[in-house]
Amino acid sequence: MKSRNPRTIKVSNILLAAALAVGTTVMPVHQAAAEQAGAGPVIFTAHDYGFKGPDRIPAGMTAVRVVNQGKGPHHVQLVRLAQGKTAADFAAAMMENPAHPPAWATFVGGPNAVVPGGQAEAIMRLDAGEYVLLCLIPNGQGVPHLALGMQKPVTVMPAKSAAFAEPKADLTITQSDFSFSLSQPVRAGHHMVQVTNKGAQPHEVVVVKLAPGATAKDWAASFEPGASGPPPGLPVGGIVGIEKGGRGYFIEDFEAGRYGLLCFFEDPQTGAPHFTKGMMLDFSVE
Ligand SMILES: [Cu+2]
Repeated sequence: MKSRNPRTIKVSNILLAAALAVGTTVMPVHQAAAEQAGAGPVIFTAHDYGFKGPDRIPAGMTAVRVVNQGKGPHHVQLVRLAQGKTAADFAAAMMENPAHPPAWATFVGGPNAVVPGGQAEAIMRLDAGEYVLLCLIPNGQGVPHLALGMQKPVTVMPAKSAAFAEPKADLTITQSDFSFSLSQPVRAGHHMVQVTNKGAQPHEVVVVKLAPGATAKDWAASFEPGASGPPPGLPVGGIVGIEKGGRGYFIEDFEAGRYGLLCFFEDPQTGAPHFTKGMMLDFSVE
């Protein structure tokens, strides 16, 4: 269902290149998510190459934070496994066919990429069951971090008092095949952003803070073979893959300036990353 062919992997190297070329930035710690999502955020620390964090978390509307202590960009993709499937089954399936995650695995979001020293937070409904956390970002040789050890099994436990109230969003990003739309102009400041997938394919939101004068297209193009110079922007979170019909939330502190949204998931028919099919949006924050 969501293959990641070499082309996507190559294009996704932009994240790694961005981190190496531009250095580190530190995102502010978001406490507000904890208040809005019920319990405090569940924190997973990403390093080269693995995740540290709890093995069991309670069901409910859950804020998940990634703290990047690695040397390259990392994110946390949450994948829910169908009943009876284990993380070992998932690892075996990925080993057998690395380009095609099994059909019994469902992408349910997670905080998207940040550079070393950065943090990002996303909020999703997590029902009880077995999950795997993954980093899909490739290293400089095109090997996805999940194949280097960035796979962590997590059990979401049934919770008697599980709270499933949705956070109150002040901004909505609607995903379709293949575009993003924003519910309203974005003002600088702290936002709870709802992401709704109305497309037929899984989609993500990579948020990029663009350098002055740069576009999302410029940023993506800076990773093409033969391009020179640092990528004109930094990944600052968003939400990783959500299945069709799904939704999730992420927290972002927008600053005045230019931003881009991109989706690197690929069309299963053609293998083309969605951003090359129009899933790329530039906007200004006032
Ligand atoms: Cu997409």
